[in-house]
Amino acid sequence: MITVAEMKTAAETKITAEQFAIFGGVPLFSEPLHVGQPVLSDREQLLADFDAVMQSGQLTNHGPKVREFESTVACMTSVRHCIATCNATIALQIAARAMGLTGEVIMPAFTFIATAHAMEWIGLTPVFADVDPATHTLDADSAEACITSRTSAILPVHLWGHVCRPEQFASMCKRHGLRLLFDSSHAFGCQSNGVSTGAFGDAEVFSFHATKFIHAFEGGAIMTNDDQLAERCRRLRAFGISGLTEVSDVGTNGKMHELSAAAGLRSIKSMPAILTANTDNRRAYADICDTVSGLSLTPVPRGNFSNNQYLVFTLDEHRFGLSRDQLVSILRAEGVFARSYFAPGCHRSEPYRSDSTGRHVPVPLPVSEQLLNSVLQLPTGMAVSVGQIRQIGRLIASLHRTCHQIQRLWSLCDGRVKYHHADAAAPRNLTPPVPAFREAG
Ligand code: T4K
Repeated sequence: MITVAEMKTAAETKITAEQFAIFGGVPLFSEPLHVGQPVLSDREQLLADFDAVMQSGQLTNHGPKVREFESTVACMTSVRHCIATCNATIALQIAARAMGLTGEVIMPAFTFIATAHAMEWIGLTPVFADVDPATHTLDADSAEACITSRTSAILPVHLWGHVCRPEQFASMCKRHGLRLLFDSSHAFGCQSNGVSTGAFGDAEVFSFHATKFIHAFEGGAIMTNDDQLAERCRRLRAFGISGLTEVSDVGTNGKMHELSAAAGLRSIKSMPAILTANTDNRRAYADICDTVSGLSLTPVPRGNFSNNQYLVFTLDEHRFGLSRDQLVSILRAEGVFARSYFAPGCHRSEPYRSDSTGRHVPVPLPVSEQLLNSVLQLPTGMAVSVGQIRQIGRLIASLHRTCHQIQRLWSLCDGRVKYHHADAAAPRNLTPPVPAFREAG
């Protein structure tokens, strides 16, 4: 009978293709490692905070915890107004409505689907422009080429916490008489040339979802220095009610509740520790990329300070020897739950894909297409240790070394491994996706 120690050694040292879990070998990790595992440090204190909220009897409707959360975030970012919401998707909609947007809104094709759907849901038309190959954020020339008489705003995304060039978009919007709203879902705690995110454009929107740098389980916030816009956002967040009995707008219910705010405040207290872990992880992955041909870690843009919450890699299939989707599938079988955000891209998702008018995709998107096929994210956060990252590095190096054998086995598997799609649900039990496979003869 094989011992636990022997199994561990077999999992650690993979020399031949058959030893990889996707072909029936022992997975490297028995518990999957994730990209966005939420940090819940100081659990005792968090439970005490929850208890205090419940004791107070004020569970929602702009209670003291939400007010404290808003003033803390406003103070940290040096922005006049923080309007806390139940999530970033609703925050984007409230901000767009409060700005009076109409017609078309220009945004990158390479973003999470929420950026586009948030606008479509309120009757606006998302128009997809291309991104910059170095920063993965909205390309200003491509965005400008999309402007028509129907455009009312530009919605750049600080993807991966990479801050878009705010001055460039501000001057473009001024020239064309457009509003500027940033989707800063990934960028809480980031800076561009010493200025914190939250302060750019007419408004910015943060996400405090469980997978984000700072989280409130679910949550979001609209940030603005515009007093009137802030007032309108506050009203729209709470049904459009402007007094005890007065209703002055069609509003929604976008409020953050007290338990979320309490979790958000606790998460903010852990920020230095999370940042240190994220930065250490970046360094450990950078060392791996130095030694593995074809795998590169996307750098933080010049002048940016990053929360390093997303560690984003590009894979050169020809130099590495395996495609991005093959690598993601193989890693997942090993318990390394890599992601291929944001394939297939907004423009290739419904309803935009099936729209025959061409209004969603007026310009070519060569950089987005290329990134959508080559980008992957590897596990990080406080739940992943530098030691585990080094193990992942050794695994990736072995995959590169044995890529020819892997390709041969892969083709003999006749597509059976391919069902294990790059972004299928997390395999909690790590049964290999194909039965142990041996080359015939
Ligand atoms: N704009 C942009 C650019 C965004 O990226 C997002 C959201 C938004 C707008 C909208 O923000 P919100 O309305 O959500 O505030 C996740 C998140 O659900 C989503 O918030 C986020 N972006 C997006 C990038 O990622 P999934 O479908 O990838 O989540 P999921 O459940 O697969 O989780 C990712 C990994 O984290 C998994 O490998 C498992 C792990 N995980 C996740 C959760 C939720 C945990 O370990 N524990 C957990 O509780 O969308």
